[in-house]
Amino acid sequence: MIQILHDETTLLHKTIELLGSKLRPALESPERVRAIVASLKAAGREICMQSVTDEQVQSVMEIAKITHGEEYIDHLRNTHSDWLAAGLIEQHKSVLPECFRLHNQAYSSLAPPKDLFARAGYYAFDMSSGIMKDSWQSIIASANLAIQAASMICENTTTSRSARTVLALTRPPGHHCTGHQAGGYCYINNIALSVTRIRTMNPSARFAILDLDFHHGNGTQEIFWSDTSVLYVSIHGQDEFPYYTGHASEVGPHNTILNLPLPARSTFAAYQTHLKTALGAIQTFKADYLLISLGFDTFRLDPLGSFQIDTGDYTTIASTIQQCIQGVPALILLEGGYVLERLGENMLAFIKGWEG
Ligand code: Q9C
Ligand code: ZN
Repeated sequence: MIQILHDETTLLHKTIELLGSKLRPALESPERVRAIVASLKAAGREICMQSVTDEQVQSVMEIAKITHGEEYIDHLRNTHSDWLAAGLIEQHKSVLPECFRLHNQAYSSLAPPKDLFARAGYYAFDMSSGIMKDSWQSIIASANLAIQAASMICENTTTSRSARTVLALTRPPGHHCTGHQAGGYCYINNIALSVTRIRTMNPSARFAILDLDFHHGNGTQEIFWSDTSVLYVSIHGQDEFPYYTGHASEVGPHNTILNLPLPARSTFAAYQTHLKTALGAIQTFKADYLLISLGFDTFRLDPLGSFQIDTGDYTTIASTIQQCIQGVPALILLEGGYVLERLGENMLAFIKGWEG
């Protein structure tokens, strides 16, 4: 049985994005997780509710500091109130960058700028990661779910021989966030925090990360780029957002990165071929833990995706993974997926395939 974690504080974050040259409410909305939770409940699933204590906030920040810059984390926490205090924004509005940092590192000072507009663009790489008054609370709640899920799969392995799976309804998602920049609706790389948490209990553990979101997980790839105990494998839309990463030639210095891009409009048959390649690499790596970045923006109707994957295919995907990794403890974190009406049934289809 999959154990499912949710925290209602993740629903507070609600912002805007620049999409198709229009500023609009972000597609990454609280309604996404509300829809998944409603379907899970209707299907009679138990959901393990979490809420972050003051001590946990400190512990999330300590864990986040291993893979994220301390000043970047401070920026996430303070930027909305700093803008408010400076009279640059109204209470209910979102901070969005207007100018991004250049990559002229040979001659630029790398110190974070003081100017509030400059800082917004220093710590972000796109305009889909606005920061509103409650964003910090949701970011911490989401990161905490990733950490709690990690603690649970470790406990499960020490207390029972049959490995279990924990699914965390993380929101905001994490896989685009690097150690120093938000982007693609992501502010903290949740899966990186899961890895750090497991390592505190099992320092020599080996990890396989399977990224099934439609978009390449540039942040996760960057964080684990030269880490020999983490294999990062991603199946994603070719030449799609975040555009400048995810090419098959990006393998990392130790061959622990495997990018499997698929052209727009690819069918499920083509997807399955890549999935088998991905799972073959994961088997060879002999990981102690499997971590999945699960995005339902691979669904055929997704506004940000272009694959021809249907609801029933998620059952096949999950059972294919399950057959290959049997026995390895697994942690599943939610990333993208934007068809509100179909998210719940897609998640249920995945769970059905996983549980067999
Ligand atoms: N023209 C996740 O699925 N905007 N992030 C794309 C395309 C941002 C996706 C614009 C998409 C972010 C977690
Ligand atoms: Zn995505």
